Amino acid sequence: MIQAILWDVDGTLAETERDGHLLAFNQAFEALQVPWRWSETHYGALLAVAGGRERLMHDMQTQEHAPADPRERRSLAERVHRLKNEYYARIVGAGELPLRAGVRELMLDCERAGLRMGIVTTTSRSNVEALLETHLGQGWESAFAAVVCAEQAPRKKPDPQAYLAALDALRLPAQEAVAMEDAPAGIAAAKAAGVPVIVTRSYYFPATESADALAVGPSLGRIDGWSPSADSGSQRIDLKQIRRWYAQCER
Ligand code: XBP
Repeated sequence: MIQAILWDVDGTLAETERDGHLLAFNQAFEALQVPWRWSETHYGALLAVAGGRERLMHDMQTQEHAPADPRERRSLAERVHRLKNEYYARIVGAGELPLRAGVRELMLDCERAGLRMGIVTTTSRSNVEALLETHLGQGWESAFAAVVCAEQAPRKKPDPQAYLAALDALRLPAQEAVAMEDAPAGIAAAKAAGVPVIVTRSYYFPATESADALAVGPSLGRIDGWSPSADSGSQRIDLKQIRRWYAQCER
């Protein structure tokens, strides 16, 4: 039996990377007079590095105008990252980053069914707060039985630390949870923790495959394009469908 749904944040709940973090990074570069900007394509390549600060440090290895001194680089990365998160919160707070189709509806299914939910992300807590407060209101945290962010899981995905921390908080065997993920690193993290995964492909990860996922598809908001296919009785991926896929895998 499924006892909990564990939600990844970036790319899964919303297109936060393209429509949030990338814009906010470029705004922070501009405000701090950093002499480079990231394109949508370049940012896509940088997503191979988990963590905003880590991503920035990685990029500086090949940015010709980056400071040569490693301490200066680290301090610049910290300043940009802090400001990026402030800009990100502004973008989200202005209502410019909607939840992906079907996400809110599936959350409501869980609430109605009394199924626990968790947030499992290695993004900063402030980013999660900004996004969920905007969409679920001030009491957003009460909707989740566990909230694990980068501060509790410094070893970023694909390390399973965040998933293991969530399972521990929920006192749940891995097999009784289902992870909702979009990116290879997140899928790998869930699998390494033993948690079955449902993959909703996102803008930056449009072709994610996962042989042993419960299901892989384009969006929770539609029933076409899923493998295994979704039951046509609903307009979206609902909790019944998640339970169906889970039961198919148990057999
Ligand atoms: C997503 C990330 C994060 C965000 C930026 O992790 O890799 O780094 O891109 O957030 P997850 P920060 O898939 O675990 O949600 O700048 O706060 O790192």
